[in-house]
Formats: sequence, structure tokens, C-alpha cells
Amino acid sequence: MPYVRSTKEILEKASKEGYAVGAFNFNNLEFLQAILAAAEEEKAPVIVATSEGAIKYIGRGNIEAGAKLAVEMVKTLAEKVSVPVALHLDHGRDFNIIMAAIRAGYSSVMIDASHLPFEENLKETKRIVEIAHAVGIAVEAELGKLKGIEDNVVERESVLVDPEEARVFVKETSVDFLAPAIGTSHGAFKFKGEPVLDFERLKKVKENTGIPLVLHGASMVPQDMVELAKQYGAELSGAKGVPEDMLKKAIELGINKINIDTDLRITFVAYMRKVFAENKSEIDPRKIFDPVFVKVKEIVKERMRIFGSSGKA
Ligand code: TD4
Ligand code: CA
Ligand code: ZN
Repeated sequence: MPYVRSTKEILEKASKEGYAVGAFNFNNLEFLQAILAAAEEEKAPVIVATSEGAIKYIGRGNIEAGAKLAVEMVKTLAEKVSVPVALHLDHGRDFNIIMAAIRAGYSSVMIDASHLPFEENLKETKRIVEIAHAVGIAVEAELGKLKGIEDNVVERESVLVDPEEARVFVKETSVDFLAPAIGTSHGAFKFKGEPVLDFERLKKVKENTGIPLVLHGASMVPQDMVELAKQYGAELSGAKGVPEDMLKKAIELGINKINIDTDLRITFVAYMRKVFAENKSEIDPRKIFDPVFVKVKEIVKERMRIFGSSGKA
């Protein structure tokens, strides 16, 4: 099915029916193909996302070219599957990149001005919403900051989303989706001790806003994958992600979009290492990639089942 014009189409259904749609990051054709093959096999709606860095990478440094090629790749491949596919700009900070994505035909953009003071974040978000809505696409914004694992408790408290601010922010900006910081962070090292997410805060944000919420930094960092990578020489001590029961609880409390990048990266790296180690004289990149991307596809399928989006297309 077709590339969806606005990510809103996908997330409004998820919100009504109480499940979450995975937003999976890609930087090249093979990752994108693996994600879409997983979606097709699971009959799951899917969001594929590029960071600003991904757009630069795809465009070999040229932003306009990168955004355009990303759209072209996604549209071409979306025509060949039966599930709805949206393309999203993840963590847009640079106005020029956000505009390039909108012009190129993305289904939604994130304006990440969460590092700015509340009023400025609100103003920036409102400006992007006006432009994006004029062309019929959706906008995601962020409140609070994704924590670093070194933050102490006092700092942590101050960087998490304020539910009262969320109410005002959504009303004033008309933003379509909101990413509330509730204790996750990007990457493979999310928690120093036990994983903790602020579910009370999430619940209040949902009550105060009523719109689809987004969980960033949601990779599970499966320990078997970490062990596999380590077995073949990776240095990943202390790698830890969000447990499955916490993801499910977050979905129950109103998360409808879940961002996953690290789980794909770690699966890719673990199996690349394994394939290299086991096939020392193989020099055909296709023979190296094929078994690796089967594993990337499998991890995407697993996530779709956990998020409840399987069978929802
Ligand atoms: O928003 N994301 C994905 C972040 C992608 C970063 O890409 P660059 O390296 O190009 O900047 C997430 O929330 C993913 O969270 P995860 O838990 O998978 O790290
Ligand atoms: Ca941010
Ligand atoms: Zn993120």
C-alpha cells in the first residue's frame, strides 16, 4: 500500500485501538528493505525514520538530495507492500533540514527544540506546525530531555516532562504527537542500575493532552544479542535497554509511537561479526549482508508483535 501522506493516519488508528507503531530508523537501502519486509510479513503499519545525520549520509552531505532520495526509496518500496508506510524526520533541529524534508514529501517531521527554554520550544514548534499543516503532514515535538545515564536524581527530575507544561504546549502549538521525556535515553547504555521509567508522569501527560505520545530511546538491547556481539569481540559491557513489560505498560498508558534504532544497529553488528568470523574467505558483500539482514528483519518483527501493531494493517 501506499505511502501515507500523513503519519497522522497511522497513529490515530493506533491511538483509537490502543497499540503502538514502531518507528524504525534507517540509513541505507538494506535496513529499509528489512524493515518493510518485516512490516509486510507482520501485516503491520510502519513508520520509517531518518535522523538529520541519516539525511546527510544518504545525500552524501547534500541535504536536499538526501531528503529527496529517502522519499524516493520509501515511496518506491512502499508501493510493493500491502501495509501503510510513513516516512518521518527524527529529531529535526536544523530549520533547513526540516524544510528539506517537508519539501521532499515526508509524512511527518519532528521538531526537537526540547533543549531550548519552554517558551522558545513552544514558539519553534508552532512555527513548524503551521508550515507542515499547510501541506497536510504531521508534526512531533519533545518536552523534557532524554536523560544521560550519568544524571543524578535531582538533575533527572528537572529534565523530565512537566505534565502541566505539556497541556499548555499541545493546546498552543496544535502539535500532532508529543514525545514526553520520562526517563529513557538513546543508545545501548540506558540505565546504570535497574531500569526506571516515570509512568505516573506519562499517565498525567496523556490525561492532559489526549494526543498520541511517542517513546524515544525505547530499544530493549536484548542481552542475547549483546552476548553474541561480545562473543565475537565487541566491547559492550553494561549495555542495557528497556524491558518488555515496561514497553507494554507505556503502551497501556498512551504511547502510540515507539522509536527503535539501537536494537537494529546492535543486531546488525552482532551478526556482521559472526558472519565475518565464520566465513573468513568470503569477499562477496551480498553473501555477507543477506544472512545479517534476515536477522535485522526478525528483530523488527519481534518489536512489532510486542507493540501490538502486528495484524493491524
Ligand atoms: O529517535 N531515536 C533514534 C535516534 C537516531 C539517532 O541517529 P543519529 O545517530 O543519526 O543521530 C530513538 O529514540 C531511538 O532510541 P534507541 O533506544 O533505539 O537508541
Ligand atoms: Ca531533544
Ligand atoms: Zn529519539
